[in-house]
Parts: sequence; C-alpha cells; structure tokens
Amino acid sequence: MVQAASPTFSRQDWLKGYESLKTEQAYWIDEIEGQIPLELEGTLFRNGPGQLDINGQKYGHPFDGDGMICAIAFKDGKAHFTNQFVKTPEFLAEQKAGKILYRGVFGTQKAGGWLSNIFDLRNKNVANTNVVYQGGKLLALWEAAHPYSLNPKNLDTVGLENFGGKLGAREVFTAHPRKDDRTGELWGFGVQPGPKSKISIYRVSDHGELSTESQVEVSGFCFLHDFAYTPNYRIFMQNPVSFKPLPFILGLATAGECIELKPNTPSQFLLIDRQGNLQTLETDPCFVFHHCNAYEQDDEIIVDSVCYPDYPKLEPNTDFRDVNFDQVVAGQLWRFTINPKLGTVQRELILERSCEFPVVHPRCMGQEYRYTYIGAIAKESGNAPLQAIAKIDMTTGKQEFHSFAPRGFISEPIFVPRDRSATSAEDDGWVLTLIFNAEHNRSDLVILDAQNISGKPVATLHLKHHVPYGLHGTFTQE
Ligand code: 3ON
Ligand code: FE
Repeated sequence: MVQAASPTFSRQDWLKGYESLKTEQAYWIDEIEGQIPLELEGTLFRNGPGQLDINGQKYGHPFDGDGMICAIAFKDGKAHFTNQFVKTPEFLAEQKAGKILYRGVFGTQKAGGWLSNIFDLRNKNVANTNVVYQGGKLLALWEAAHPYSLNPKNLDTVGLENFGGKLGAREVFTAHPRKDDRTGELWGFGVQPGPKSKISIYRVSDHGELSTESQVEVSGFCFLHDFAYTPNYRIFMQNPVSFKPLPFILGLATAGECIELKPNTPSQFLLIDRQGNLQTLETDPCFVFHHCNAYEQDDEIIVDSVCYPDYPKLEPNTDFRDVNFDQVVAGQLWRFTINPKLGTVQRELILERSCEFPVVHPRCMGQEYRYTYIGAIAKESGNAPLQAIAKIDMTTGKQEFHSFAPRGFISEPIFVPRDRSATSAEDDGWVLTLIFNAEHNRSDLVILDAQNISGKPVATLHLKHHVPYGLHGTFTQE
C-alpha cells in the first residue's frame, strides 16, 4: 500500500473558508504587496456560495449555498472590490424567515426529518455556479434553471433572464457556456433530464440574443455539468449515472444523493455536429464535471477533461465538514483522442495528482493549444483541498506548481492575456486566483505571472474579509 503523504493543511484552517460571509461591501483595495500591472484592465467577476448557513442552521453541502458575486475591477494599477448576493426570491424569503425553507439539490433538507421534506420536489435556484458577461448582460448561472441578470456596474439583481422569451419556461441554461473568442459568441446548453433526456445547444450573440442551434434526444438520464466546444462539434461526456428518485420524493434524501454511477457501464462521448447530428462513442467508465478544452486535428478530436473514478457524492445525513479526504475520489486530467470516422477513443493520463478547475487562454477555446492552468493539491498523491495552481505544457508534459500550502486554499485560476493580439505568446499574461488565507482569516486576490508560475506573485491584494470557497468566474476587458 502507498503510504499517504503527511497533510499539507490543518483541518481547522480549511473549515474557516466555509464560514458564511454575511456582509455586502464596496471599497478600494488598499493593502497590496507587489504591484498591479498597469496593463491589467478590466473586471474579474466570480460566483460561489456566500452563505453556508441561515442563522446558524447549516446547509449540508457547499453547492447548496446562496450565490454571491464578487467583482474586482482593475484600472490604472488600482483595484476596487464589490460583492452582492443574488437576490433570488428564495434567498430573500429565507433571510426574512431566518431558517431553511427549501431543500438543496446536494445535501440540504428542511428541519423536521422526512415528514417536512416529503413531496417537496422544488429545486432552489441558488444562482451560485458561474457568472458571465455577454452582450452587456451580466448573468449569474446555475445548472438547473434560468440565469439571473445582474447590473454589471453595482451587481444589483435585475431578475430572471429568459432572453426575450427565447428560453422556454421549462428549458434551462446551464452554468458552463463557452465563449468563442473569434466570433464573440457565447455557446451554452441546457438539459431536460428524464428517462430520455433532451440536450439543447444555445448561441448567445455578442448583442445578448439567444437562439437554439440544435436539440437532440439521448436515451437515459443525463447529468451534464460542462461541455467542450470546437468549431464543428459540441461535445459531452455522458456519465454512466442513474437517478433513482424515490428517496428524494419521500423526503429521505436530496436529489443529488439519488444519483449514482452504474456499475461496469462505459462512459460515452456525445458528439453533436452543427446540424444536430449525434454520434456516440464509448470509453472507460468515469465521471466528468469539467472539460478543459477540445480541438480538431485532421481526422481526430482531442478532448481534455478532469475525470473521477466514481461520482463524488455525499452520503445522506452526513456533513461535508466531516469529510475524510483520504476517501474522497480524486479528479485527474486526461487527454482523449477521438476518431469519429473509426469510432475509436483513446485516453492518456496528463496530470496524476488530484486537480480541478482547468482553464486555457481565451483565444484557444476550441483551438489547438499548449498551456493549461488548473487547481491542484499540494502533494503528489492522495487527496486534500486544492492549495496549488499548476501550469501544464501539453506539448512537453512539463508541470509547474505554485503552492499556497499550508495555510492558503486556492480557487479557480483565471487566465488574463496581457495583449489580445493573435501573435502574442500563449502564456503572456497573468493567472488570477482568490486564495483563502487562513493565517489572516481573510482572502487575497493573487496575480501570478503565467510565464513564471512558480515565481513570487506579481501582486497579492489583501481583501478586508474572507470570501468562502467559490466556483467559477470570468474576466472581461470590456
Ligand atoms: O434531474 C436533475 C438533473 C440536474 C441537472 C438532478 C439534479 C437536480 C441533481 C440536477 C441538478 C444539478 C445541479 C444543480 C448541479 C450543480 C452543480 C454545482 C453547483 C457545482 C459543481 C461543481 C463541481 C466541482 C467538481 C467542484 C469542485 C470543487 C472543488 C474541488 C473545490 O472545493
Ligand atoms: Fe463547474
């Protein structure tokens, strides 16, 4: 047996990053180490659960926490911070009541046992998973509902967005659209799951208008968190999961707890071309949340994805705060080479250590590329919270790390190019990430030089408070 490496963090430190942030603020960041590059102009928007309890009543899973948007605006070497909760009617109702009124998808039940949860099949749209800026609209996204539109200037909630009625009442716009830098279009998708599931591919123009490119039906239940995009294909990993909703209906478990990996069942790539033709190709069983990137090369399609050996679910009535990291399945970065003509899929392990939140240069989305930035644990094997940012050279296989262990905990890295011209080096830019710094019990926005990722940060901006561990965001230069 491989001996687990000694821990890179203290559990007490890690847990502090899951305290709720109850306040909304707007201020100039005035504690800065190093220097914010003058060429760094634009706004970093990021989303994630801001409250993990209501009045001390705890949510059972971080993904059930209410969406809170942070905006950090950079100009002339200065940075301004703003945060606001997405003011969904459910958020406002729970704040007013001072207790949990809704079941959460992943691990939260209303107090009072199964009797107070039975037959309550509503999903609370927590709008907590991603935030994108498109066509002048700032949209807070969640996987199973319509987006919430926000005022990009001050983060005030405008309301649910249905794109002038183009997004039907029963349709959803998931949390992982991808922007095609060449056309300015934002490509997204929606899933209506069931015994047969319907996948809709959406295009949002650079004026913010939504249209449906295609709709395909696949047999079986689908849990599709993300997709990969190339100019000619929209690519999904059909995770071999089943959804057995009875315990959810009876109030005994949450919807997410009723999902499980089907034993010995292959995963499938779903390739949807621009005309809406579907091709499915089998590969080894795994579970994928996030794809890194994809591109077409001669007769093949390359897809890079973070794969888990099992669906990382929480058992009913357990608290994520008690999780044993040694037992949590680890995501690893794999490269899949798909040949649609031959119907073959090959896979190769790229990053062995536990990792999540892969990103690439925005101009490389759907194109051949060289560098991936990804969150990783601070040791080579086993599992732990993410404490390092990795840069992977997909051509040479070189791996570099910037570790914030033992007291720093990272969030999604976001790559910002210094210069948007097509000729600049692919790694000429910065990697921005929000770190929970347990030493000060506050968060830092760290700016790394992408060409010297393991070097001293270009700047570390100390916020005046902590920001709970979050999910995804976007940088916009507009
Ligand atoms: O029929 C339904 C299908 C469906 C789409 C069942 C359902 C209600 C469970 C459902 C809803 C799914 C939702 C709401 C998914 C939301 C996902 C989410 C909020 C986040 C996922 C994040 C994934 C990862 C891998 C995060 C990793 C984070 C770290 C390693 C750092 O802490
Ligand atoms: Fe995600």
